Amino acid sequence: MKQKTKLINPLQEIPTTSRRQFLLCSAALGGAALTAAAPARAGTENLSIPAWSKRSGDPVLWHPYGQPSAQQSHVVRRTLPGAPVPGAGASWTPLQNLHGNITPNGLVFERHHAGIPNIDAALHRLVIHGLVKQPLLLTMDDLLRFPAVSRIHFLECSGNTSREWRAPVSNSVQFSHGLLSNCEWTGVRLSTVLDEAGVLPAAQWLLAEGADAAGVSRSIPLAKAFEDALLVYAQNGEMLRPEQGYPLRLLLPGWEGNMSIKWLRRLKVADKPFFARNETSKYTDLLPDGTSRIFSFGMDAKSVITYPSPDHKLRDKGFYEISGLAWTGQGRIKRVDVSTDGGKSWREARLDGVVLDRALTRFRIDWQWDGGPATLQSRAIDETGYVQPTLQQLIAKRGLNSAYHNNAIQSWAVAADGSIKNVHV
Ligand SMILES: Nc1nc2c(c(=O)[nH]1)N[C@H]1C(S)=C(S)[C@@H](COP(=O)(O)O)O[C@H]1N2
Ligand SMILES: [Mo]
Repeated sequence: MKQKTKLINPLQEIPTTSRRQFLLCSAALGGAALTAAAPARAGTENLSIPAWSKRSGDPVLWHPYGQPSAQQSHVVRRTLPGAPVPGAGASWTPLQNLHGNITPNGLVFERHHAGIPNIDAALHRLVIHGLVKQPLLLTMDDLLRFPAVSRIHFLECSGNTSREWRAPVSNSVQFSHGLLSNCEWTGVRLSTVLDEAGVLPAAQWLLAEGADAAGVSRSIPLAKAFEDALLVYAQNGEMLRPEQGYPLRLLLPGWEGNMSIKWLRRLKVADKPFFARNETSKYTDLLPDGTSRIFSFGMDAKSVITYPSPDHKLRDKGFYEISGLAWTGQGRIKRVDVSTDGGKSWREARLDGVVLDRALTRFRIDWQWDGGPATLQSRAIDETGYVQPTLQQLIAKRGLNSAYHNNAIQSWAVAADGSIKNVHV
């Protein structure tokens, strides 16, 4: 009995060192923090024995494929009404509910131009043709025999945050920034397969085409194909989800999501770009001088505070850890600054864990909320020295006719009642 009591007493489970660190950190914040933020001190006499502790629980294999707790049923992808064509649409990742860096497979945002094709992997083929010595017709079995690599990378739709240019319309980080995921992708280097086909000297570009009814296709510079492009068949350890391109997708690390062609069936090597629909009529950026920028491939540095954000409400003044995500298509994140006064002053956040190349990086910073209005912002700086712009700076450069590639600093206003909303400052 004595031992059981010890095991279930949460206070005794905190190792002395981390408890000391917490006290020290609170002291550094001004001491007063602890009273508001610390849980009430209690002893084992306060622990009752609930119903679920009195009988054996559900058996093993209750769910042969594991499911989240039923109490987490609010943590789901969500969509907005108004998709124009049947099957064309998007769903957003609930960033406000996620911890750490990896996006669980069931919560990875979706963007489909003609629905999710129901592909029989045994019948699926990848053709590589055009300016090659030896055209190839590959089955999935063939692809699985090549040497493989696993890489963690973010994928961001260039339409992410596109609704926020003129007004702060999304009152949730899910809808303002949720066309964003970060997975461990496994597959074959595209260069391995291109070497097998033998690319001819005149080759400069590649057309990648999907097997969905929209036949989404994009032109890709051959340099990128040889640098780090992957032919991916697995995602976070399991085979791709149908939504993410089962059985095969292209992954172009750090480049706009649209180019990572799902349900990949064809690669054509050529000496010039193809000017496909999704790089001419769509995914171009209309500039203030009336010209349209095409081939905006790499995503620029961006960050957003995911906690606290509009889906949360602060309970009481005192200690909070502000946390969020930063990423850049140009390499690694070097630094993230956080402001709690709408950009007047900045403090450097901690980057949690190993900072990976073109992957989401979790940042954290301690904050002492005084109970008054506050405006929270984060600003990412990447290893090239590029600094995430304010919305005004971005609009000064790009005008207001752009939809894609909005990487502006996001502001969340905290009101005295602890509620939080999306604002432009
Ligand atoms: N074949 C095909 N590939 C596609 C798309 C598509 O509709 N069809 N959508 C693109 C877009 S716009 C994005 S942002 C990403 C989304 O990837 P995800 O649905 O796995 O998150 O896939 C890209 N690849
Ligand atoms: Mo996209």
